[in-house]
Amino acid sequence: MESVLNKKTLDVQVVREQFPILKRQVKGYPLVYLDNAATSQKPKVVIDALVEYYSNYNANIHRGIHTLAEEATAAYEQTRETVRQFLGAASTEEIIFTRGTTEGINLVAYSWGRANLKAGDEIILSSLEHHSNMVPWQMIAEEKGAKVKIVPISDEGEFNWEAFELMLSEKTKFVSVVHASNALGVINPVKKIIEAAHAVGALVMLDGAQSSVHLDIDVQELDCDFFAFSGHKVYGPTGAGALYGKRALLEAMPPFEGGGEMIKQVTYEWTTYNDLPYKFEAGTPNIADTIALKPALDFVSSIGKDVIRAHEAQLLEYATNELKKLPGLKIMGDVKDKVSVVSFVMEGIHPQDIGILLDNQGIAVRTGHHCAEPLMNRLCIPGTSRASFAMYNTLEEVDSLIRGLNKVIKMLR
Ligand code: C6P
Repeated sequence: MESVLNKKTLDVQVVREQFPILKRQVKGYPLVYLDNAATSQKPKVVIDALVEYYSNYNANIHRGIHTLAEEATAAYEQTRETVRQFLGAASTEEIIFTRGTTEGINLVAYSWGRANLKAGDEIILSSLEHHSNMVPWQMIAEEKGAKVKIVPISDEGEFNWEAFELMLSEKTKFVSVVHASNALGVINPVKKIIEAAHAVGALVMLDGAQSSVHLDIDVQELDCDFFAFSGHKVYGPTGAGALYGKRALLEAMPPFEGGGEMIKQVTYEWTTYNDLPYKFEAGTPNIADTIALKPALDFVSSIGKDVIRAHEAQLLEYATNELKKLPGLKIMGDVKDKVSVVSFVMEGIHPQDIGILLDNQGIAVRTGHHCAEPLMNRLCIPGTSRASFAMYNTLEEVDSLIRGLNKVIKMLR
């Protein structure tokens, strides 16, 4: 691992050595894993951290005074500090552990929304949203009589700035947008969105599920009010993620769930709530996976997101150029400002057939609506095939994808 550190370019073979799963075969072929936007593979340091926790210091946290409990609590809280640094937050009190992006968004929609929304208020989302950043807002809007408005996009998935500006008014109470689209890879102009929303007094939440692994995140610089991400897309375990919220907002918000840990005092009649961040962490949390999120984030930071990004940009450019050479293939979201996701449709061939035939050659891509059904409807397509690249992917794997797709064309056209 040493040799990939402090370098301007990534030694991808050294990186690959860190991911045991990349050695496996699928249907007699070496695995070509291009479904990283769904979940990334895990390096040895993450797997080892899980085994170490369960082998040596498994205990509940924040409750016991015995050695194991103290060790587990310390490790859990170290992850909070690492997440704080990863997001550029001012304080660990602003970092709430969650199951992932979905739970982070639901927490804000319910806790903030129930306390602050009223009939006639407006919530603005973009057309690119994942269901996780759409359904919770629809649900809370219905409950409170508020209205959800959707910013249109161009046919390539670009945010329609003029339409957004026209939508903003004193009725706008909340804007929640995806930072980078999972379905197309397109990056939203979030800094400008935040400034414009704040100018009318609205709060802004960023869905960072796809951006957190590729882009440098500094929540203070962005000045977003909330930011949610999932650890499993940043080389960490499933079921462990975090929500950032500005302290004053979190302080004013009611708890999301009631139970152990989120209380200060409980009587038969009333309860007082714990301080941040514990007010939002009811019950025994996902201790092991949260502990193992730290080595994942350290792994990314030690290599450097800039170095990883440069490698992924090369893969994206190469894949985009090669895919465009295939007859009848159209890339959806073919814009300059993208994360390493390439989504495409092929004339006369259903995305699901592409997925199955690629899998028969050991190549994993995602096909379908990518939990962004309204976006697919807007683009007038049933779904796409999506290849998404991570730090361990290679140009040779892109060649395998192209070879695989040529076979698909031969078989189905
Ligand atoms: N997208 C994909 O294949 P969770 O499931 O909570 O970890 O993340 C939800 C989520 C929210 N927003 C965006 C932009 C996302 O990409 C995702 C997860 C995966 O694209 C699984 S559907």
